[in-house]
Amino acid sequence: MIRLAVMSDLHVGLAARAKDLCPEPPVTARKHRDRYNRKTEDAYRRKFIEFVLNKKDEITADYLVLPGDITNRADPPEVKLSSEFILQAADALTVPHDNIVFAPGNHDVDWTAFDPNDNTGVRWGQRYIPIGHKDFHFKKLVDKGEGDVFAPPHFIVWNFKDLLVVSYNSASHDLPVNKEVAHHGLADPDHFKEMRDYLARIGPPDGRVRLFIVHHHVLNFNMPIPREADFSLITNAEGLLDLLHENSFDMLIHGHRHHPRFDTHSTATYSHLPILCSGSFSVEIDTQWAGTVDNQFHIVTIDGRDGSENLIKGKITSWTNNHYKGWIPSEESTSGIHHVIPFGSYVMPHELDARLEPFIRQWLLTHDHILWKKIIEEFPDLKHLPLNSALEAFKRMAQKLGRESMYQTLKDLILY
Ligand SMILES: [Mn+2]
Repeated sequence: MIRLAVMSDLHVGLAARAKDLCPEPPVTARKHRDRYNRKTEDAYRRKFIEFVLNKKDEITADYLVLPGDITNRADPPEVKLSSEFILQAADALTVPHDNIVFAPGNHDVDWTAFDPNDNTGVRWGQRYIPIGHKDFHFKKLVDKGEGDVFAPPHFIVWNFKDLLVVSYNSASHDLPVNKEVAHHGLADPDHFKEMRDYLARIGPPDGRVRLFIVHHHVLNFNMPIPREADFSLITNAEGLLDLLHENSFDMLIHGHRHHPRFDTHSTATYSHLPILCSGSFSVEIDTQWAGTVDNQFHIVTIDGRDGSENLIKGKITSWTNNHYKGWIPSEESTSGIHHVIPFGSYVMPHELDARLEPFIRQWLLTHDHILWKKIIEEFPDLKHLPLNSALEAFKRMAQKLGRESMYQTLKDLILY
């Protein structure tokens, strides 16, 4: 079993929701100070650590995954604060400090040294000085891997006994933080040629789980407000997905947009690749999204492999931070993702209905309702069916049988 704790888009700095995730700006930085002083929330870090320690039977991990935008502007005090906090979080989660993996995001870049008129490459090369500084943990992690996310070809490989992690910097081409520019990602074909050569050299999978982490998106998800266009997609995302399928990667974890999602990617040629879009751990969520999306913390539990495709199976458990209630189980309707999403068993709707219908019809002759856990008892492989597949199956069955179906977080899915 492997457990991955996921904390994405912390935005340590002025974009974080709480004072203790933002270094206090100098008195001379008036505009920043005003914004800092307006923050009403504090002790976000302490409350998270307490939440983890209070639930230490349930919330513990082997690895900590940080898919980018760890800082807001890569100011040295932001890098220092985030480096300290992730080590504190790792300790609470019982993750060894060497088992932290990350991908830089478009915000982990220091643009203060940037000069568009300098065509020597010197200023451009300086943009990763703060996050890559030897005093902070990120540089120590880079030194433990093979490759470098901060320099071409911008990928790194971490080898652990049960896990192979490849991390790619999809923001290596990005330009200064500016609201007018869409900070989409890029899977640079030149970098990917080198990555393909590397993966060819290490050969076929050796039984370890293969995890890929990147900051930007590979699937074009709708924004929470569906009329709003989304520019989070990685240019050449198809090239990235092909590489993952061809090299038998088991999972992709990314960040960037602060809206959590889980889905899989498959094609006519390739089987399901689970993809977790992590949402944000601590950014101040856009007020337009209030009530539909909130901050997230996830534990991905990988139980093993199964089925003829030898896919990984397990579950993603997510918690959300409510200003008043603290860390509570996530709910799709109010915070953007279900509390528990199984993965690893993928059955298409017609096949699923054909399996379930005779059993459900028979069961309802002598009972007034059926719970999903009863279905799993009867069809054990459906334990790893993603929750939305189960929800839709019960909805279709309810319609067919003139019944109702209902799902509540922390309760079971029911057809009655
Ligand atoms: Mn981002």
